[in-house]
Amino acid sequence: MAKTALITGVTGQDGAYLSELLLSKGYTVHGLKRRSSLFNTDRIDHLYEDPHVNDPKFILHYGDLTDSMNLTRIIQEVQPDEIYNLAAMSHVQVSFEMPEYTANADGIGTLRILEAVRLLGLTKKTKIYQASTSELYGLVQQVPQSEKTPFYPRSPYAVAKMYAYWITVNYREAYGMFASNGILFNHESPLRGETFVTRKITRAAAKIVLGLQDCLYMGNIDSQRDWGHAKDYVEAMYLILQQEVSEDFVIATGVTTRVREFIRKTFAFLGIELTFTGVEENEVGTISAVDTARIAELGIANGEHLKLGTTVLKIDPRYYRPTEVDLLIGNPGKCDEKLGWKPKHTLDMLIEDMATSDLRLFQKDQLLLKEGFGVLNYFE
Ligand code: NAP
Ligand code: G4F
Repeated sequence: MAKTALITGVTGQDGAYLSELLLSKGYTVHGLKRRSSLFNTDRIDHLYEDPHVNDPKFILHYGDLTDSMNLTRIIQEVQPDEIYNLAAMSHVQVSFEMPEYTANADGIGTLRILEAVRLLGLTKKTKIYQASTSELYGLVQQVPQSEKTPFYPRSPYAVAKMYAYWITVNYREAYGMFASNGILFNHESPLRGETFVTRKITRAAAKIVLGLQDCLYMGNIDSQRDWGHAKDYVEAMYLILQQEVSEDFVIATGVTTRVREFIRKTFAFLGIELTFTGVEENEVGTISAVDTARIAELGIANGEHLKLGTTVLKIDPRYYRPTEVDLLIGNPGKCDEKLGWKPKHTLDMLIEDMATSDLRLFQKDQLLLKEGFGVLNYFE
């Protein structure tokens, strides 16, 4: 029998890749999307099926994690075999500005799903995946971080996710539900939201080499993250729900890299060597070499603006966080041993995928600009 899955957060980065994966495995996929005044389905438009076709495999429902009745009705209608709860206000810095909403959506939202499954009598049928996060480790108590490392959350986002983590464990223990946490370390892709650090860097680097932007403004570039590719990570989510026993898993690469190094590698991929000088707010990144052959190979027609000594990176303290998570590095021992999961992408492959995608995106804009279609406006 083909399985039915419900994905909350289907319009997000992971929702899009997970939908693709489950559809390729023959699932019927139901997705929860928020109502918005503009279309918000860019990442999943290629999966769209006309609701008038017979037996559609990809079906969207309007919903919100802050609305219990809406969630309960959708779960009742869909009767899912698996729920992937990916919906969240997922930006750490924004959570300091919207702490109450973040607690409601990311914390209580998870309770609403668990309780709906319980009240609808689906505890034996429906398996639940909760999108937990390495942000739970915050001020890290152990290096690397494993399933046994104590949590020390450092943002309203992480505190809300901590509630979600423990309520998932509690429903599993109290009601015998299959409800598992995937404690995922940072994972990125060309579909990553534009204000997360990796995508902000790949977008800006692509625009700078094309002459569409002068400078990239960053916050704390000393922090370290364990970055993987979202395509690999959604496979781990799927595997977590295929286990006989419900339990929690760290999903990570086991390699950590400073933000500064991610910046350096991205520019290097695009043919620009950056040198960093100065400290803290006064640190800058300047062009110290230009690989003209590489620039030409990438199809960048006009690289004359890329002059040695030009400053293309500055620090803007407005991007500093009230409390920072300095070092994340996961221990992937359990996911390797029990799920047989290993990342297929290295960091260099991830950067290549993201930087190439953004370069192609902005090359199209450059073409439009040349043809006199005016400046396209991008909000950073
Ligand atoms: P994302 O791109 O920001 O997507 C978040 C999704 O949640 C979007 O579809 C968003 O809808 C939806 N959403 C937000 N608030 C909602 C609400 N109140 N009700 C219903 N839907 C809502 O995040 P992601 O990177 O795919 O991450 C997926 C999940 O994994 C999140 O829970 C995140 O916290 C967690 N996580 C992510 C990472 C990572 O590195 N990516 C690591 C660990 C855990 P709109 O499109 O309408 O905004
Ligand atoms: O890309 P980030 O915003 O990701 P962060 O805070 O690690 O959170 C992401 O990963 C979590 C998993 O660990 C998820 F749970 C969460 O939903 C989200 O997907 O920032 C990464 C680092 C931080 O240390 C930040 O201070 O980059 C630093 N940074 C430096 N300058 C910046 C910037 N981050 C952003 N977003 N923008 C900057 O200009």
